[in-house]
Formats: sequence, C-alpha cells, structure tokens
Amino acid sequence: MSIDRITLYLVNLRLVAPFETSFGIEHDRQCVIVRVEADGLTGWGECPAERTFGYSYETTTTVWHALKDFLIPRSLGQPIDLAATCHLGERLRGHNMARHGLEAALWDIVAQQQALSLSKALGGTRDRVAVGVSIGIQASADALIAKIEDYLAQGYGRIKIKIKPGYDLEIVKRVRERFPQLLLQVDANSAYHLPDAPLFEAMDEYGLLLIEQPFGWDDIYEHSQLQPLLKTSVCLDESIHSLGHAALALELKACRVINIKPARVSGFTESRRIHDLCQVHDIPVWCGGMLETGIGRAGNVALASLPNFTLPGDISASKRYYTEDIAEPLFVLNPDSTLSVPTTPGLGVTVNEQALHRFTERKEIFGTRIERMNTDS
Ligand code: OSB
Ligand code: MG
Repeated sequence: MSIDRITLYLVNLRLVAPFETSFGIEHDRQCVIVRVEADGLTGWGECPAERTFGYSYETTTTVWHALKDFLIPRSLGQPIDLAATCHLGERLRGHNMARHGLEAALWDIVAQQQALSLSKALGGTRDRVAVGVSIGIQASADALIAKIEDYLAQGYGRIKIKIKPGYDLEIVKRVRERFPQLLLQVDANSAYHLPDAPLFEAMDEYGLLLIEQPFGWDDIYEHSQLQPLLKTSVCLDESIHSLGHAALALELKACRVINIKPARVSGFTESRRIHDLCQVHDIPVWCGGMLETGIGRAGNVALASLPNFTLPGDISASKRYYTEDIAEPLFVLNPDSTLSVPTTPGLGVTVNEQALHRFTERKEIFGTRIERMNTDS
C-alpha cells in the first residue's frame, strides 16, 4: 500500500459574513486542500492557512511550497505510515499547517483501512461534541449583542467574542449586563502585552469561562506572569505549537486551559499527545477552529470526541461559515449545542467534486513515476 498520487487544490470560499479579529478582517477564505490516493483509497486533508500573515506566519503560499517542494516528493511511492510522516514533518521544522493537511489525509485513509470512523481511530469516546460560536469584532456593542441574540436563538450554548485594544472591557461589561448567565469567553489573538495585565484583572470580575491568548503569539513567559493574578483561566492558542510548548506552559503555569487546533500543532498525532499530557495534569482542552471547510471541520469534530475535550469547541454548524460547502453532509447544530460525530469509515464526509472544482483557483497533481507512465499511456 503506497502513496500513488497527491493533488493540491487552492480553494476560495466566500464567508457568509466578514470575520474580524485583532489582526485583520477576512471576507472570504482561501485554504489548501490535500487529496491523497493510495491503492484505490482516497483521503482528504485541509491546511487552514490564510491568504496572508496574521494568525500565523504560514500562508496558503508557504503551505503550497512546503507540500510541493518537500513533503510531497518525499511521500510519493512511500507506504502509508503515520509515524514516518510525522518524522518527515519534523525535519521540515515549522510549517505545521502544511504538515497537518498531509497527515490528516493519511489518517483518513488509515481509518478507512481499519473500517473505523476517524473519531474511533483516534480514540474518541463521544458521539456528540459540545460546541459554541466565535463571533468576530462588530461595529458596536449593540451590533454584537444582536449577533449574540441571533446565535443563542439558533441554539448555541457558548459564545466567544473577539477583543482588541479599544474594544475590550466595555464590550465585555455590556455583554455581561445583557446576558448575566451566558457561557462567555474572549479571544485577544495576541493583541496585548504584560503591561496590560490590569485590564485583564478588571475583566476577571465578569465571570468569563476563559481569556484566550492575550499576549504574544509565541509567548509563554508573559502569560505565566498573568495567570496567577486571575481567577479566570488563561487559555493558550497561538503559543502552543507542539507537545514541548504545552509541557513548558503547564510547567510555568502559564495557562489553565489549552485550545488545540490540529493544524497549528502539525496534526492529529501531536494533538493527541497534547490532549494526553493535559489530561494527566487535569488541564481541560477544547478544539479551536480556523473557519475550516467541511473537510477540516470533520477532522476537528473527530478530534473533539476524545475524552479530555471537556470544554465546547469553536466548531460551529457549516451554515455559520459558508452558504455552500465542499463536503457533505453539512454539520448541523443539535438542540443541545452539539454536533454529531460522523460514524462512517474515515473522515465521514464526502467531497462534492463539482463544488470543489468551482471553488478551486489552482490545482496541481503529483504522481509517482510509475503512476505518470500509466497516465501517459
Ligand atoms: O483565534 O481562534 C482563533 C479564526 C481564524 C483564526 C483564528 C481564530 C479563529 C476563530 C474562529 O476564532 C473559530 C471558528 O472556526 O469558528
Ligand atoms: Mg484563538
């Protein structure tokens, strides 16, 4: 069983509404989809890098480069071997989203070979996962409150709001006054520094579930200075790129919660290691999101079915993101603010090739020499 062919797709999907964070605004979503074919089976993965820098130094251009010039040439003709793929990725150093896209497609194939859902193949124990919704920066507190009302009416039981300097304490105060019981958390996406600690001490009074990534995108030390000042849990997102970062953050008590995004940490294998470490240390984790298409969303749902994912994930229903998706069936919110975990073998969603074709801006097929000879004849 060896990898015969890998296809990359640069896709662009229009978001139902612009998504604004402390680092920028997105109107549509460009990402790279990876398709792996091996002995008649097909696996899919998604690299949720963005068009430009912001959340991460990875972009769709760097993802394409890392896959095309390094990961794909070294994978074609090789047996499907998740451990070997992880080792290969380690040699690349960084480029975690690129590595995740390839690894996810291989996990899809491995799960299909075992006739298991990806959830079961990863060790998942739930058939539904608790989810919330992440709301971008709005024009005013009133506009934000109206958005929250709308999502609550749709059934979301946990709300995350984005904050940035000038749109923080007053916004939290207004939202809390309007919704005293709401499960509410904030995400600063690295917009602050340690001298802003008093702002977070003031925010500590509003009963937030957690404060996500207030300080530098690669910082652990400053967060370790903030956490002891607060009752509210600090949650790290951007800063955790590997098991080693997670171990350091726990050792320094820099956070009491970790957001695991498989793409940020190079894949499901590393995600599971971080999950296991946190479980031993009684640190709850939750699955973050990167506005994924149905392909990435299916992987996130499967990961979130592992036992220590005890906080609601940023994995909302498909229609919260796109009017048309590239994978079916769509994820629909259950009345108890959960998504159902797919049960069919592998990822559990089917790619709509026609939709994929329509959203594709660029496509490139890579085959083994033997595969190319067969196609030429
Ligand atoms: O920081 O969690 C983040 C989206 C893009 C980049 C970074 C983040 C986000 C979100 C959206 O918060 C989560 C989702 O996919 O619903
Ligand atoms: Mg975040």
